[in-house]
Amino acid sequence: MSRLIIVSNRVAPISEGGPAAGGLAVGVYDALKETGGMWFGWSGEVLSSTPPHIDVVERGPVTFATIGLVRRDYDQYYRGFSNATLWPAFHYRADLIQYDRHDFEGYCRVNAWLAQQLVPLLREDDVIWVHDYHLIPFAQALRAAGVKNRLGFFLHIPFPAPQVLLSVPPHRALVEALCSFDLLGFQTVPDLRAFCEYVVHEAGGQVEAGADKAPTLVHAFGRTLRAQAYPIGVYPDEIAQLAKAGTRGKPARTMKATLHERKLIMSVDRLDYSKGLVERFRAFERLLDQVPAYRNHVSFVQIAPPTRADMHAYQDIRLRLESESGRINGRFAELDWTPIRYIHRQYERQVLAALFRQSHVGYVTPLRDGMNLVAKEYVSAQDPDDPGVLVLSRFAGAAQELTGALIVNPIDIDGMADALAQGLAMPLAERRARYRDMIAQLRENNVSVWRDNFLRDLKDGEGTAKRRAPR
Ligand code: ADQ
Repeated sequence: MSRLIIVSNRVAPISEGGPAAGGLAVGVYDALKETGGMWFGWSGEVLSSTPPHIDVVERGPVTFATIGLVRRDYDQYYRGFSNATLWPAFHYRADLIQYDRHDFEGYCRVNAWLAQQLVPLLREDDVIWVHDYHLIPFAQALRAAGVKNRLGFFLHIPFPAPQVLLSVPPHRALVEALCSFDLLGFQTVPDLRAFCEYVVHEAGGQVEAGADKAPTLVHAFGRTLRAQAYPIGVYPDEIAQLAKAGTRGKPARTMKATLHERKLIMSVDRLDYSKGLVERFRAFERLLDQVPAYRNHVSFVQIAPPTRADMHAYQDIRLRLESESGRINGRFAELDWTPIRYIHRQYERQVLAALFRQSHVGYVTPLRDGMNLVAKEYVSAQDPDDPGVLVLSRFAGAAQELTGALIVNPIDIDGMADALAQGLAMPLAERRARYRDMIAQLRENNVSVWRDNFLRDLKDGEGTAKRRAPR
């Protein structure tokens, strides 16, 4: 069996028992344990001057190889092109895109440098799986260094419609770089379709739909590669176990005691402008406006730990949310009731799962999201006998699969308030039917299925990515 090499911007922190975080980290770590292999990426450290060196840690069959970044590289590759250009563009926020040619050069330079660090650690038959928007040029850099291994790429965030991608000045270079991989994975069919549209209409390439769920063949920039949608999943049964156990823990008991029989609406996100938090707060306010009976009878808990706090756009959204939650609470709060509990903390997975299980509505309304694992975790954590209702944005990748949710448009504040009211009042039989539909989907397409399908197609494609004569 060939070794698996995972390359991602950040390597999940690993404790003795495996990764601390959920979803991707757990799914990928399991695969690494099975085949043996390596996880390579940035350590998260920003160094002032000394040239970084690779830190290699062995844990049984899995090697973790991490490396720091010097300040300039961090600024250009991570804060700059990845998070000030690609992140807003790929989340359809053309208004927030910042572009600096030097940052793009830094982005390419860091990709090339990381690739050079990896090359000496590679073996001939390793299969290499690269993750996410920070590393789009990685295959091109490895190819330039003579690497012939199978190379796959999975994009965790949306792939934007061509008209939006065109706002990123080096859009063509990016898509050409993507075409150096052998297999491209997207979260959803609309993302795959957007990529194919770019290839055909902007790059003069061709696409051939694969027969019977096989990946699409893409001919572009003198190469043939394959592309497919692989929606990432969770382990629903494990989350259900965690949730059940967690309800006996102190945080869940405290929450229950402080609710005093009120209904609970729960949201958990990284604090990011793509997550639609301002619209979400306003829709909750609209609910309290329109249905006075809910005042003092429902609490909304928003957990949102800040991320990328050294970037303006993130400082901005944080200020707006503080102001909105303060305004709404000031307007409706009573001596014994705070309508919105807005919390900036990380919680253990078990605590989150238990809070999901205790809540009546899971309120997941991003403006754009590649998938959104919180939506899947929310459904997984429910009590099958008395499940809560998921209110889900149509712009989360998860909405393609979780059709048992109340699907909303996060721009439509009235529509979201209506969905909250519908969710809070939904009869048990309907809640159970919707839950059964969604949990079956989550079991069928769990995170192992996601990973195995991707790796099967990456390995199966041996030979498809032969070089074609340049156009
Ligand atoms: P994210 O944008 O980070 O991921 P999401 O898919 O929701 O979004 O994953 C967040 C994860 O962090 C979830 O597992 C969640 O439970 C956890 N988390 C969030 N807040 C937390 C808190 N306060 N404490 C502890 N844990 C917390 C990117 C893409 C998504 C895509 C994923 C995976 O933006 O669209 O679904 O990758 O591909």
